Amino acid sequence: MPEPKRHKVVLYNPTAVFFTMPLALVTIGSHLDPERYEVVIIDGRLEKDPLAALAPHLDGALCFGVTVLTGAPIQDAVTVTRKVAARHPDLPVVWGGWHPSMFGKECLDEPAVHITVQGQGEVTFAELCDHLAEGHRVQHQGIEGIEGIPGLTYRDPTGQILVNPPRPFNDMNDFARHNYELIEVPRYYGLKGKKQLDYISSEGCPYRCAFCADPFVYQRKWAGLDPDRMADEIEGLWQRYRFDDINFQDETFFTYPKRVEAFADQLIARQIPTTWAATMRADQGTRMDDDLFAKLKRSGLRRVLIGVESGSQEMMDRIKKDIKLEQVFTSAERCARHGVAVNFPFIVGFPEEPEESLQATLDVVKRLRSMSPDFETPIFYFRPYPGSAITQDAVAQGHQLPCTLDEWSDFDFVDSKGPWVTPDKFRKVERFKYYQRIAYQRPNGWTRPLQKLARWRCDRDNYALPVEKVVSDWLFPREALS
Ligand code: B12
Ligand code: SF4
Repeated sequence: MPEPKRHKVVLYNPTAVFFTMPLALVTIGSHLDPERYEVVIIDGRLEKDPLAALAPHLDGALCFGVTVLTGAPIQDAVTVTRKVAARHPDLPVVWGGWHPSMFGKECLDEPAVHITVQGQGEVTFAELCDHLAEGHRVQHQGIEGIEGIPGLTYRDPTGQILVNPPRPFNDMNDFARHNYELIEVPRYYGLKGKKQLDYISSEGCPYRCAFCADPFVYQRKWAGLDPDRMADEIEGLWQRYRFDDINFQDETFFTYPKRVEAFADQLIARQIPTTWAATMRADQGTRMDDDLFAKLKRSGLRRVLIGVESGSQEMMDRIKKDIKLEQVFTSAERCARHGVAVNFPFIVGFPEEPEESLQATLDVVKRLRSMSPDFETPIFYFRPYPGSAITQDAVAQGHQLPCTLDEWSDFDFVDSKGPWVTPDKFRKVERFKYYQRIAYQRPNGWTRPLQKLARWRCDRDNYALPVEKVVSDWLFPREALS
């Protein structure tokens, strides 16, 4: 008996500046029944000519799905989608991911997009593919008959835009295993310059930070994979792909210390020779004692990312971080003691941020940097990413967000310091970023005199006449931009 023909589902990851594996497409692709569907993932970041790479797969495909983040990736998503839709006018086009989760209706202002998916995509997309497999194609830039599928917004053939009810949050353990064969893992190693696997072990986040879109998109729900399943999957992946490091892309990996400990026990017992890195909140770090930190280190933990955001407790409370500064220092001490590197990102320039708050942030940065040369403290300027409570307040007070997809695709570049940072503040922060980077780095022969000078400046908060910075910006212009 000839095998029944499988429906081809073509998924696209737009171009971006980093080479994290396209986990969203891997998860939704893995959840489709492989007996019925053939999934093709094309990553615009890997292809010289993404359209040429897509072309052989689109004739007769069941649908074309694109994952879309707010900002620069929208530009490529729009360009590629328009060209695909122009060549294949009856091919259903589905957008999912963070931007369509927040702007499901607005994305449909683009006639080349027919359906948008909000929130978790695994089950919604599988149900949608089952519906399309019954033979539904695009008619008059719309799709019919999908009113019964929760979690999506669509245009029907009369041109009406319809919003289906939201899909209840699903436990990730009910989803199919991640099938990394859908992507060419070694090509990502090449582009990253290291054998590092990206992996997602949880979806959503239970916290409520007012600058973040997660509480809006996931409604403070969280689900994490069972540690046995994670270990099984990771062991299988290690046997196949021989990575040296795993980069967990979870929003908050350390939500439950027991889950993390069970996972570390498994890594140790199975002797999987890999290091790993993940995101931790400072309060979570304080709930994990020294024995657990020691075990995590033994299992390969090399680095955590702990968002501090502000050195001012008042500001932290305003942004609903639900973290005390003491918790930041307690977690930092534990990491330093156990040789775990930390990236502590900060944000300055929140709307109406008081002057003292900036100085408090610089003081906390200095204190953290002096605790370990393995601590990094990048400082970002607040950008009103949509979906967050602060952005909603700013809009209520007259701040204008972009309206069209084309405007959203420029969002990252427009006045990158934001309207809430005065030129004086910007100058101070930029100079501070330069000097703190040098002042606290691991001592290094020929830069020692410069380091001493930078430390002297940081100790006194004296960044006037930054001759060293001007010279090095001139000598190393790329570094100056980073
Ligand atoms: C990896 C990553 C990146 C990678 C993107 C890799 C890629 N695919 O190209 C890079 C480094 C490029 C990146 C960049 C940025 N990122 Co980023 N990133 C992430 C991170 C850590 C993981 C994404 C991921 O793989 N998740 C795992 C998958 C399974 O979940 P998911 O993406 O949500 O996908 C699910 C659904 O959304 C849906 N879905 C997604 N795509 C599709 C497509 C279809 C067709 C369907 C049906 C469904 C669907 O189904 C999936 C399964 O449920 C997330 C945080 C997180 N944990 O999600 C932040 C996150 C997405 N990034 C964020 C931000 C702010 C940024 C940056 C501004 C930089 C920054 N400050 O981090 C830039 C913005 C983009 C730009 N201008 O370049 C925000 C949200 C941004 C937004 N509004 O779009 C997040 C949520 C972090 C946060 N809490 O603030 N990022
Ligand atoms: S910033 Fe992190 S902890 Fe806070 S809501 Fe967003 S994902 Fe959760």
